[in-house]
Amino acid sequence: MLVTLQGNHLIVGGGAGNMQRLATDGEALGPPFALDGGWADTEGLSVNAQGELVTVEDDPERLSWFAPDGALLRRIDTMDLSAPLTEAQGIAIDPRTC
Ligand SMILES: [Ca+2]
Repeated sequence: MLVTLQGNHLIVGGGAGNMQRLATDGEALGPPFALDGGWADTEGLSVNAQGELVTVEDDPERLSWFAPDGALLRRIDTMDLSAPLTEAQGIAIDPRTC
C-alpha cells in the first residue's frame, strides 16, 4: 500500500500502478487512475514541488516521474546509476532540495 500527501488530499495506490485520490476523511475525489507503464511493483510514492508523482519500482528497477493524471514524464533505470540502486522500498522528497 502506498500513501502520500498532495496538497490537502491523499493519493493511495496498491503497488500495481493504480492510484486513487482521497480526501483526508476517505471520500474519493475522482475515479481511480493508472500510472503509464503498467505493472511495475511500485514500492514508493511521493510528490515533488512541481506536483509530479515520483515513484520507485523494484521490478524492474526504476525511478519515474508522472504528471498528476498519471502520464509518464521521465524515467531512469536505477541500475544505471553510478552507485546502482536496487530494491528501493520507498521514496521521500526533501522540500528544501527540490
Ligand atoms: Ca517488490
